Amino acid sequence: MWIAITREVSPALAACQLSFVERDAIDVDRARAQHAAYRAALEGLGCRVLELPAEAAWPDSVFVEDVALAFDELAIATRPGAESRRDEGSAVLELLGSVRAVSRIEAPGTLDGGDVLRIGKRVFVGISARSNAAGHGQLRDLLAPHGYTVESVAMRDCLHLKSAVTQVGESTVLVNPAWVDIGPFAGYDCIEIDPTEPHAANAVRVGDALLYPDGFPQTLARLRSAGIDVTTVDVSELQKAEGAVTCCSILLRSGAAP
Ligand code: CIR
Repeated sequence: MWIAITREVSPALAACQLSFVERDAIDVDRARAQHAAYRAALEGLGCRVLELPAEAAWPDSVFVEDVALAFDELAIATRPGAESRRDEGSAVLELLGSVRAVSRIEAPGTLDGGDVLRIGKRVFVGISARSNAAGHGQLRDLLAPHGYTVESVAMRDCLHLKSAVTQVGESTVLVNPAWVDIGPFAGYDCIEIDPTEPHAANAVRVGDALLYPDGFPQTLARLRSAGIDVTTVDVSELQKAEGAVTCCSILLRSGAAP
């Protein structure tokens, strides 16, 4: 059984951070409706969805993935790279702290959860504007005792590692090779996004199923023809805030050892 921690869309979403996309008017009510459909889709895939209340003070707080990491053995408070996002984590960590021991990335380390891709016991971390070398090193030290290896991955032209690569099957990744060095993923089957759909590499894997954004029909066809069970959701308003589907939840296995 999977638990998904989510947080309602902030009424201030339009004041979000943006790095690689142009600012466009965001319809917050529509974003809220899309987020509700996203939560329902996670429930449809068997998740127990927990929903924290919206935070008016933090425009980007719907993107809970960035503030904390959940492993079977521990949770980690991340210290996000954008200063405006540093204080978003407390309610998320309070929830996580009830089921996992919590460790912390400390200054001068920075780390965004969107840069952290776990595949089994391998953890890939993007070298991004949000996640610095100290953050990578601290993550490595926190995870090593639990048998995880942490590999730093070069990337470019996008916000987070998981904008460029996500896991879509037991040993399959979905990748935009224009945005990430695929060398570290040589041991996996790679499905490349359609080059006309650069934002198409972000997917959430729940068990063997995939939650995937609307709007990338060519890449969707590639996923389906690989035999992957895909459910789609419309997250267009959240995409205007440079979010996608991984960023709106923290998935953790219930019953895993704290
Ligand atoms: C930010 O720039 O931090 C937000 N506007 C978007 C964060 C999206 N997070 C993610 O994909 N993990």
